[in-house]
Amino acid sequence: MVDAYPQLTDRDTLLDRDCTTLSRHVLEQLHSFSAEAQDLSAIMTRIALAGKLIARRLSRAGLMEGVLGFTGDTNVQGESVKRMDVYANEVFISVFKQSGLVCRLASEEMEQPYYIPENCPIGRYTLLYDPIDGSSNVDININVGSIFAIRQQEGEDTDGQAQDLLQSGRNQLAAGYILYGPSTMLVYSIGNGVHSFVLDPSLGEFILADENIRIPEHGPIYSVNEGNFWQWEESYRDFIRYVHRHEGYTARYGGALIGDFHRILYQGGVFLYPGTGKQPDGKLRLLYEASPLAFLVEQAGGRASTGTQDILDFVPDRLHARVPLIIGSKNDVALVESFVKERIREKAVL
Ligand code: AHM
Ligand code: MG
Repeated sequence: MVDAYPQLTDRDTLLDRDCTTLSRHVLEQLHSFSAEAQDLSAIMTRIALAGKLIARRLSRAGLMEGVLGFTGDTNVQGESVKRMDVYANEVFISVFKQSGLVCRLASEEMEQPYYIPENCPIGRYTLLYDPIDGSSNVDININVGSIFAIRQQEGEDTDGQAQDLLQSGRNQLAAGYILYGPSTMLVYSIGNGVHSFVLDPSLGEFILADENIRIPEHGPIYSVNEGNFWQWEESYRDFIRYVHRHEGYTARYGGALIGDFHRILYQGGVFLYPGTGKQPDGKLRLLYEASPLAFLVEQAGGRASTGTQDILDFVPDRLHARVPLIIGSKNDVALVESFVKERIREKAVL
């Protein structure tokens, strides 16, 4: 029989869990009420607001005019822009515009960062973000995400070229993503473990779901667009042949990095987007896609690599630099790297 009156301790725990909102959690993580802790907590609260606005629009997208489909424009990456990309990009700008918190926003959808000069004397942070990751999924009502990273503004960005952002991902203060799935989840790290929150629509709050998520050291999933098989270097084909010939692997690929990454974070395995003949550096962008997820995966005990180098050590030469990405469980990332290294050795011998 179900106990309708749980023990006091259980009840306390449940209530406590319901009350662990994102902003409270950030402050607890930083163990302080310092100015920086307050800033980061406020930034995370704003990011959560952006997530709620985007989730609300996505949930009604099929019922509203002018939400789905393409705008007809092409972005700085040469990709067709979707209406939801534009909307979500604007949402992040508008929630931060008058916040006094960040003085620069850099996104996949904008060639140059968006500056908020009135925040600059006090706003010491830059927000990097991909407003809608996996936007090809929007029109068919499958999961998409938003990815973000917070960096300290370092030095002056006098020419507006954001040269100070061309640094390794180890300088990120915090990173995370929002997954718009059956429920809306926010996953973040501030350098002290990885934590997930579920949006409770009745409260309008992100409530703590899982604290200190650890990625398994090995997992069954490999997640890659195998349609590119013949465009990859031989080493990636070696890996795919290996998983085809060994038991215990299963393929999952959803077309949205965030969805695929989220599965691997919880269940283990590896996600890959290697370079192709046409795009030797792959498709994914370093500063607002690969680096934030690399920060998270390391915090969860996993790894992220270009094939030859840790993603977090990779220094980009431009804002929208792309990078091959291999991310997930420690052992599975190492397995892919072993094929890459083997082919490099072979080439060196020839
Ligand atoms: P986007 O941010 O413009 O949507 O592009 C990134 C997406 C990732 O979410 C996903 O992993 C990848 O592109 C899918 O690319 P492909 O269709 O080539 O497999
Ligand atoms: Mg993306």
